[in-house]
Amino acid sequence: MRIDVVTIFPGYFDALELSLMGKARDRGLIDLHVHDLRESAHDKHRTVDDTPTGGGAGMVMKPEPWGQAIDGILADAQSAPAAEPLIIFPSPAGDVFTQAMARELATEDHLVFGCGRYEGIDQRVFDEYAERGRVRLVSIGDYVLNGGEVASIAMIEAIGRLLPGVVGNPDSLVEESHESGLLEYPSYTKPAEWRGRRVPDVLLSGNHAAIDAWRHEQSVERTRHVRPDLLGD
Ligand code: JDK
Repeated sequence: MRIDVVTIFPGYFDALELSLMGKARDRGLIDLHVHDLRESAHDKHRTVDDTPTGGGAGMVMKPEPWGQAIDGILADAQSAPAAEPLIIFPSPAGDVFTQAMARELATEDHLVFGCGRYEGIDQRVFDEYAERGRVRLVSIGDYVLNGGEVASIAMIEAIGRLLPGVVGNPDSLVEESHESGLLEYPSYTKPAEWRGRRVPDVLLSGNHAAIDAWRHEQSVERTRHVRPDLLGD
């Protein structure tokens, strides 16, 4: 999968070089290209923002640098034999990102993440690329971040670990695919007793049917307590 990111803070994406994502990139599963939006701003101060038309607080990102940056990425993509890119703009006003959406997005050939800052991006940028191709506004949850970078990193990490061969132990993903919208059960490792706290006996029993039943019951119990909305009652 090719991923392009447009941002005024390319340094945020250094985090994706670490561990899991570093491995995905080394194996050629993710081809990540981070673009500094300011390189598409040509005045002396490389201005990317301006005052909101109609008035209001803060600043809005100007459309011209976005147009140049995204046109460049799309032109590059057209010279390669890949499917049409999907452009994702993180936004508090977007569809909520879920594991189901991560699975959908993991089937794409080419994702482009447009990371806004300030109070967001001039609406005409979304309208332009929605008319020319596929655009999604996506929220990672009901809270307001300072920009789209952290939201993009969360989405890229969630999508990246679903690409075949990214996770070290494929069993961990097989198990997730069986998981039926419940919260995960508690996990334990050695030693069997730590500071007087015992690992539940059933997990040491070697009885795998009993272990599966206990884990399922723990998942249901935990979901009922913390996220009853997931049980649909
Ligand atoms: C992208 C900028 C900051 C956005 C409110 C401003 C007039 C009110 C600040 N899930 C999630 N949370 N936050 C984001 C996200 C925030 C972003 C950007 C994503 C780009 N910001 C921001 C909106 C407001 N809004 C315009 C109405 C304030 C994604």
